[in-house]
Amino acid sequence: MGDVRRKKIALIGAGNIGGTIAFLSSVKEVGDVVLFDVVEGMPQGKALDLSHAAPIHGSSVSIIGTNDYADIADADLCIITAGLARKPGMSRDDLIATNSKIMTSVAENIKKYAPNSFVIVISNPLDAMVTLCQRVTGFEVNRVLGMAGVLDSTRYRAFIASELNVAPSVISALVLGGHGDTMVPIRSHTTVSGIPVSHLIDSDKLDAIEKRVRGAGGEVVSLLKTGSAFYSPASSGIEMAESILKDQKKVLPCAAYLNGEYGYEGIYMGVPAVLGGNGVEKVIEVSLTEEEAAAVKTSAEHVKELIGILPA
Ligand code: TXD
Repeated sequence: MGDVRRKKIALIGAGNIGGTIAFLSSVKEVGDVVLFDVVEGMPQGKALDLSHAAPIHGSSVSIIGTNDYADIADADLCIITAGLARKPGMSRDDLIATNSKIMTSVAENIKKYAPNSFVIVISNPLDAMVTLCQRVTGFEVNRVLGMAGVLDSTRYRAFIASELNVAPSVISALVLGGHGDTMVPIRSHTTVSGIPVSHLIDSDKLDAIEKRVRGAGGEVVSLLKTGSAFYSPASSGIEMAESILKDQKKVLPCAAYLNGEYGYEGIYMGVPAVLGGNGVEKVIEVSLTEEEAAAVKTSAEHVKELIGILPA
């Protein structure tokens, strides 16, 4: 008898992003959801609220909230948003000490209760947190990946669409490298229905757009005052989750483990990857201009520095 049960998604962290991913998982029927958090009652309250919305959305997935890791048992996919979010004036790197402690405990519990799961890490500083998660779980590197490039690329796409007054969905964009100020929008592979973006927007304007992409997270943080962006990060996470759980084989920029690709070995960094039923199925090496390659190198060096300060 074939396995026809719904996939099980464990959301470790039921805060702004975790709760929004749970909502998207329900509306899009990506899979059953277990919302886990350390705050007593909060995941249970969000799960109950989400279940009240299900009849309207015609969703049949089950959503439970819990403070007990045992409830994530045998999840097919774990999505980690556990950790502190930035406050105005904070860099993503400022979160490394606190979030490393949290990530270690989360990864140990995933290893114990969901040893065969795929893991998408969202917590910041992303490149360090996904590295730590893979180290602590010891999972094969194709099963552990980070969400950043999809978010940074969708921001790039949104700004280009707004500038050209075209449908955001016709923009295809790549942002590679680390998830921080050194991220690299890849102009040479960004198109509007296949038309190179540099044929439609002048270089100065594209420079300004790309600068805004690098600062987009901070722009939202400074407006929100408490907390950081969550609708677009959650949407980015669910696109990656769907590509894995439905074996869609989308090519998405994500923090993947490099085994020599782009000249790097043994680090996680944002690169185009095929996401399918076996997780990161292939890292795709794209040609880069000299300027882009230099910027990716700078970004990789920053990622290495960040990984270097992780607890041993
Ligand atoms: O592109 C990206 N990767 C980034 C990631 C985009 C935006 C936000 N980025 C980071 O995601 C952000 O800097 C944070 O590190 C995470 C989660 O952001 P979110 O906005 O969801 O933060 P919240 O609302 O504070 O939720 C975090 C939850 C909160 O409910 C805590 O109680 C919980 O994490 N938490 C824990 N859950 C499980 N286990 C432990 N130990 C734990 N500690 C806190």
